[in-house]
Amino acid sequence: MVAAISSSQEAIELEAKYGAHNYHPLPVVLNKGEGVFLWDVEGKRYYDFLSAYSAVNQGHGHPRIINALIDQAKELTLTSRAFYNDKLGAAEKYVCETFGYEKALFMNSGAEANESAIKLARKWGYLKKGIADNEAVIVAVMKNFHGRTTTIISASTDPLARKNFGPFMPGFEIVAYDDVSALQKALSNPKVCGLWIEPIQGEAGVYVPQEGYLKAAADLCKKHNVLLMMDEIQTGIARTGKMLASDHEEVRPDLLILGKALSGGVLPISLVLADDEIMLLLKPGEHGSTFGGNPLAAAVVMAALEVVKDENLAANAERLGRVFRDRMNAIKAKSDLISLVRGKGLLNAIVINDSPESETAWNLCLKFAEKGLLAKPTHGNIIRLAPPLVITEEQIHECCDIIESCLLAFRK
Ligand code: IF1
Repeated sequence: MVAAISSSQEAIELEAKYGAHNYHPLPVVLNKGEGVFLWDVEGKRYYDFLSAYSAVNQGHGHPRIINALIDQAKELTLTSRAFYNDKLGAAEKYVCETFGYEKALFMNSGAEANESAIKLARKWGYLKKGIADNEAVIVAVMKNFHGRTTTIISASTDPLARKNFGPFMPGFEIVAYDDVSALQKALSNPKVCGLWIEPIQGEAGVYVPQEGYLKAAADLCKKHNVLLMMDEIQTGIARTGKMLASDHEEVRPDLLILGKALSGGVLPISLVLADDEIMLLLKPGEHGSTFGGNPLAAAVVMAALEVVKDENLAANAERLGRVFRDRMNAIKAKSDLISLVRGKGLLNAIVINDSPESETAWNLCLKFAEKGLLAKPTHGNIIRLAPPLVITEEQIHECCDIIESCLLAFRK
């Protein structure tokens, strides 16, 4: 048995010595989670205001999800898709009925689901739209985030995601986000098979597009016979106050891409949903993955989504998101540190009134941590604030008090 970690410092040193340095974590070492709370090695309790980037919408260690995990793990965890198992079909039916599609494709990471959607859109473009072979184009948008694979970063506009990782995959055209005229122009290209967007750009700093943008994008896709590929990996599963962020504008994507909270954070599960015309284009041997659709994930995803429905997490996110933004705007009125508050449901962010290169947002997050609230900046001066959706109104106010006290006491 490996010796237990005796201190946070020891854990940090082990990772520095033996792990890739592809993250710069806040100096907090966690060893327990329950609901909206996390504890560090020294026993200090924190409110989790990141929710593992919206993977833990149901709260840490939700008993119904953990029990589904344990019960299934005792029976069967993996068969590969070389054989059938008794859970995948039930899970496919469950998610098709939950989201209103004819077919489901289970993968593991969000990046894999996006890669699957790219393959589906391209194959549809060739066989259904008649695009010349290997000439299909997918339109993506500035400041997108869809994952870290070399094909996905081929569509990225973030130098940090791309530098030194070329050469890149052709077949992507990038247009401005939240710009309908840019879409009108780009989608009129007959070689375009898909429009690939997030309904709210999470990583870009919780950028909420203008009301009507999603509907306009969907209408233009229909007009130009282009598939709407909606990446709801971060915005889906009740995070923005509806089951899907697309639901706010009653938009039904042609390819719905999900991940993260599909499992409530207990294991990687991702999913592409589409109707038969698209999904049945995939033939045996053309796509797959070792763990995709494993019985453990199948059991967990049904429990995790059942929790979202039974506990009305979307309604809670809608209601408490408004409470939260009202509190943040009240703080903004008293502090020159906040230049903007934005978000939907419980996916929110405050933009700090300092340059992205400054340490202000980082130092504020260190202060939050001292007071028992964990959050982390994105793009330097934006602090994403996204607790598990099981949070109560009383807890929201306690967390706003922490944020307020830190902001009002902060000196650059
Ligand atoms: C990291 C970001 C958030 C995503 C959307 C696909 C994926 C993600 C909208 C890929 C993943 C994670 C990845 C993680 C940090 C986090 C993140 F900062 F990277 F961009 F949330 F904003 N589409 N986002 O948000 O899913 O392959 O990771 O399962 O890579 O640092 P994945």
